[in-house]
Amino acid sequence: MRQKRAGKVIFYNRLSTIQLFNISEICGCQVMDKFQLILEIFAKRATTRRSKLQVELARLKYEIPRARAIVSLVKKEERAGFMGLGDYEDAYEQDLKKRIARIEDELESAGKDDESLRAFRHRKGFSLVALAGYTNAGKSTLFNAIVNESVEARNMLFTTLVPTTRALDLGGRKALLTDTVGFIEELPHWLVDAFKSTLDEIFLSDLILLVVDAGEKPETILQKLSTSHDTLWDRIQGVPIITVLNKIDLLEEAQLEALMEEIGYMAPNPVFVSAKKKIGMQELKDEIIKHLPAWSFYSFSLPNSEKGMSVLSWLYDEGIVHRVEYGERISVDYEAREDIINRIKSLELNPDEQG
Ligand SMILES: Nc1nc2c(ncn2[C@@H]2O[C@H](COP(=O)(O)OP(=O)(O)OP(=O)(O)O)[C@@H](O)[C@H]2O)c(=O)[nH]1
Ligand SMILES: [Mg+2]
Repeated sequence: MRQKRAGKVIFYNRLSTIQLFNISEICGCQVMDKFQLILEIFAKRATTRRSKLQVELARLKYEIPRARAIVSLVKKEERAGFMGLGDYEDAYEQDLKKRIARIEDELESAGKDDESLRAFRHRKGFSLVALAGYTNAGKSTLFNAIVNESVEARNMLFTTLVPTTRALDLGGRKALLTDTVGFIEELPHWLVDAFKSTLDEIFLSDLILLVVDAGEKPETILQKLSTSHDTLWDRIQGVPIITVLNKIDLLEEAQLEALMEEIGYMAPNPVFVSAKKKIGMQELKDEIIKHLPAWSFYSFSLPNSEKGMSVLSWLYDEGIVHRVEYGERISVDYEAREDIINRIKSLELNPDEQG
């Protein structure tokens, strides 16, 4: 390792604290196991406040036994008698525990922020599309192949807010596409909450693109589809899923047909693409447009009262207010998803004036 001047060594298998310590002594560089690497990736990809907190929580909990072991290793090396180390040990562990308690408190209020992020984007007229799927399926490659780079610069706000979200040009319809962390086999239980929180973007979305590596064995694909559906269906309600069969450049036409016979029943709204070769990009965009919740215009008025004002503030959250005029009544030109328009109509604010 020293000869290769490695800056970091990553082990596939789990390492005990003592192993980590000893190996890093030998290598003279940072050593981590697969799970610490996963945590590092989650930390980079956490976008909502809640997911950031969940990842930090997992990290701190992982740190406690390690901190204890490392301190006692150092203690052994330096021999007892080193003043204050016992105190340091306690203080560090106490500090970790305090931070854990604080994060657990914060998590209780974090849900609301996610909701406001969703509202913020809808208000700008964007529909939200999320990429989901197992690791290595090709989500990031697809993301880069279909997002509109020139739009990115104009949407700096989103770029800085969420680095993995970009505007998607759908010929008139405004959408934001979000790349997410890949599903991983056999995730240890202490990482599950952190992992699920990185999927928050998926659960805030209007449409899910479930990316599948079509080059894998049909049994593997079926098993991954089934796990993905289990993970997603827990928390999505009525959000459509498009199954994107990626890497079709690896298959002959006949192979693809045979594959679909085996997995078709598990693959809703299938689209065949090669993200790498940019095959099927337009077909995918067409399918996305087809499944996006429709937006429409509606002009109406609200009573100029406390109730009317609270409806108005809800309207701002859910869509675009093109014009608002305050008179005896509040008159509004509005654009939003059809389900929102239907809810306004069902409010029966003053049926005579609506049109
Ligand atoms: N042959 C072929 N390879 C592809 C295609 N799309 C992606 N790949 C390759 O598949 C590998 C994984 O691609 P990524 O885009 O990083 O996959 P991912 O789903 O984002 O993976 P995670 O971020 O780990 O969840 C890379 O080596 C890509 O070059 C494709 O259409 N055809
Ligand atoms: Mg990726």
